[in-house]
Amino acid sequence: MLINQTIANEISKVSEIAAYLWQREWAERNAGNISVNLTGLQNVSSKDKENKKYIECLMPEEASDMLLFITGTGERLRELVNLPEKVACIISIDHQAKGYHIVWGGIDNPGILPTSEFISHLLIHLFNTSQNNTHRCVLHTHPIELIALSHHPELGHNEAKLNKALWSMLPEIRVFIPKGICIAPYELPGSLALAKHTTEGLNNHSIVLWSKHGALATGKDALEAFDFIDVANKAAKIYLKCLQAGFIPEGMSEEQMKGLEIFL
Ligand code: 2HA
Ligand code: ZN
Repeated sequence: MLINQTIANEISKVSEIAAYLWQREWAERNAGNISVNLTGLQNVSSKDKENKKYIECLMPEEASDMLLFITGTGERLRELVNLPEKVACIISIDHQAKGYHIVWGGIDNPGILPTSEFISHLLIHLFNTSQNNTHRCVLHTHPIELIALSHHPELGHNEAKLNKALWSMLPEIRVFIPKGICIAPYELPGSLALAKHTTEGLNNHSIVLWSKHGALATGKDALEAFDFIDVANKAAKIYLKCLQAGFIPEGMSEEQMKGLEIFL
């Protein structure tokens, strides 16, 4: 399928943030995955599906006719910078939601299949569509300091304490992560259980921290989804720097935090 300019622009934003993920050491080997809901941005004809790989896969019926850009399982996210058409694909889900055609991507990579976290991505896109929100991108990555904090014997298990600690590291964290972080308990990567915790968490949080694994956020595009995790990880980094320097950070006071509410 020949993609239109709107879709090409979304993919180029994915390539841009893939470079940042690699620079930050959040995307080792095959770590992380990204998808963008392209439904409604381009029509897919039956000719576009001709001779294209078809994968049987039973999905919720609301997934009917969805069009998704999605990174490939086992692929290196760092290759999205220069070769998105090799390590990612666009899937066109059929009308019965019983399978999908791979209509774009996987160039020189005929074994390509969507990420192992496909079920989380799909359920999140369905949730966003049902809420009529504008978030088209889902980003999962392995941000070092957030993962480290998920191993913290206290903060790793106490969402209220974790959010209070991170929000109070600097004013922008409170403002740009307004709904805070949800801690999803450890579950097997790629599992339905992890997908369910994630969609529940995104109901009322800006980010879901997959305990001892990584983080996931959504945004109107790849840049916005990245910003959420970037800002939250900055707070985690400052918190850990203070611990490394031998003191527990004081954090901004209750009064200082209250003063920020005018920005919320
Ligand atoms: O795609 O990060 O969670 C590899 C992963 C799975
Ligand atoms: Zn992961």
